[in-house]
Amino acid sequence: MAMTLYGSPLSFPTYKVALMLSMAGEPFTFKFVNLRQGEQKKPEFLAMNRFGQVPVLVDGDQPMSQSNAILSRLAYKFGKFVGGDPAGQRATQEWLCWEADQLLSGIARPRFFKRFVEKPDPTLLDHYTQRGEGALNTLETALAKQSFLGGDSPSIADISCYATVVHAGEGGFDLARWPAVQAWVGRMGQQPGVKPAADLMPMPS
Ligand SMILES: N[C@@H](CCC(=O)N[C@@H](CS)C(=O)NCC(=O)O)C(=O)O
Repeated sequence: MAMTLYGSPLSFPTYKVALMLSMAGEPFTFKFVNLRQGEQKKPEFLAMNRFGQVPVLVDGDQPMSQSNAILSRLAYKFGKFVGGDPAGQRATQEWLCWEADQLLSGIARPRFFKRFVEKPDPTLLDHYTQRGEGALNTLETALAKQSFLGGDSPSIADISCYATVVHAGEGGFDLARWPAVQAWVGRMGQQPGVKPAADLMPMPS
């Protein structure tokens, strides 16, 4: 039975999971969760995800939350994108933890303030923008030395980071300042199954 992904095409964590499924060639059903209307806090949603956030992926009767945990589960289930050799697999897990801690908030918060908040607090915007720049610097150093984060081919670390970094422009980051990151975004964009969020998760009409 096809898996069901609950989330929003505007959510980077949801996009990571949709990308992973698409790159692995796994069909899935997408169910839109209206975050503005608070659907993620309703009892029926909390029964699937105690954290009250998207995404949730339902595989059989097993709901899973936390996008990077979902990516890891799928990578081992499909035997794809786990990272290259054992050192690459360790690095892949490290990047996933770092992405959740630094990269996601460093890019998603400025993007949220710029896209969805009428008068963002400049101190907060500056705080998260500095975090995003620091995260892009970290990626730049790594990607100047290797093609992908887990080795010679894409891993779930690349999928996780790409889903956020490809939208960095919406947060006010000009990727031309990070040429190795920009080249990696280009390489990721060429991988089979990589499509824009809106193509993978059509909104209900
Ligand atoms: N650590 C979580 C973060 C998920 C997250 O931040 N989801 C946001 C949308 S991008 C959400 O559901 N926000 C609504 C809320 O928190 O009520 C993951 O990686 O899955």
